Amino acid sequence: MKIQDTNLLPIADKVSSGERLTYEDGLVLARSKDLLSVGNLANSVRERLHGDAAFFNINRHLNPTNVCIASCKLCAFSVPFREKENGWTYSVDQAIEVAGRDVDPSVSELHIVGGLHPKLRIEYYESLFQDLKQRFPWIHLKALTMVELDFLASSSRLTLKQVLERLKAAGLDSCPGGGAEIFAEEIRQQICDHKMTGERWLEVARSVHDAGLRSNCTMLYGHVESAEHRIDHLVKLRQLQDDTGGFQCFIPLSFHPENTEFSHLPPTGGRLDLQTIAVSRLMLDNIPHIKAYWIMLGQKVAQIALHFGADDLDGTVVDERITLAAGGAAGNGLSRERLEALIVEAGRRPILRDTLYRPLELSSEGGQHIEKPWDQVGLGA
Ligand code: V47
Repeated sequence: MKIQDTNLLPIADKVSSGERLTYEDGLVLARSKDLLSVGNLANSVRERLHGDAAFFNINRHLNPTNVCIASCKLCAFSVPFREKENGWTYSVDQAIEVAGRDVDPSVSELHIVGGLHPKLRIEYYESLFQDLKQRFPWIHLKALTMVELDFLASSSRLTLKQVLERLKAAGLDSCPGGGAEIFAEEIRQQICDHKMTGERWLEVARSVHDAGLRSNCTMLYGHVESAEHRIDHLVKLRQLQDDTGGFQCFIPLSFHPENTEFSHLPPTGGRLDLQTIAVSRLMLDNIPHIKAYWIMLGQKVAQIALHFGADDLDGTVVDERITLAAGGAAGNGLSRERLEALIVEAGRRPILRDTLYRPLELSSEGGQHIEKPWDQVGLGA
């Protein structure tokens, strides 16, 4: 395919020789009007890493509370501590009951996040994880963002290291990538001024990796940020990954404005969505996976993103509430068959995975076992 935007030519040379792209290259890619060439470059990297494989898992979300002291302007999910209506905080038993509604042996992951509740201390999360593991011993617990971990350390008067050791002992297996938003302070001041700084988010992620846990990372785009802020964010994640190697997957999150203080903004367009996926794949040369999160992108854009750099669709995503609260209309929960059909229709090869990207096969009883080590399907560690 002929590259129309000649500014992309030196970048294309770097991509084909595997040379690292600079911040300036990132800006050229993000600003280019030649979407198809940017996408094609990202697709070449994606196919070099993963061939035609497209990953997905069978998972369920669990939000133990939506009560939050942070009141971020970007968020439609949280409810202030003192507000009497619309808030929920599950007891451990209630949380187990909610999780159990949709869990069967095919479900391999619980994605557990919630608000910053001033009264939920570490003991609550220890009991929750222990009880979940007792009830559903095969399930991977991907729980608590960097923001929640940092808050838990200060509200429980513990060091981050102590929090991580205790939660790991209770059953924490890895951490999701939320709460990163955009690292630039001038943007955080506008969208989430009560949240930890970007620098602190990165420090906590480093501690999580030092504690031997894998995590994911995200970027919230399509609000008041610019291309400069997005590329700066990606470069910072790449720097940390050079040091720790602990990120498994990057997820660009498209901003949903409904019911937030930015409800006057339009939702993101397909062009920004696809270009952001592609630029992320090209800039994050040391993060193995790029996720097209269908809940936020919509099923159709997520499918096409599998040709713009993404190699993963996330999962069946039962009971997702954060995007739904902000006007998400992609649906809540897809069957395994529907996800596979989306991938096949996109011309890719579906691979059911666990949270650590090891391929799974469902047994005749519906349970899962690891079919083969991931390096046999052409993936690096
Ligand atoms: O932390 C909040 C963002 C995140 C809005 O790690 C919003 O595998 C869009 O992090 N519009 C939660 N986004 C989602 C998330 C995630 C999802 C799927 C997989 C993984 C993973 C992580 O969503 C929040 C925040 O950054 N968010 N409000 C909104 N109005």
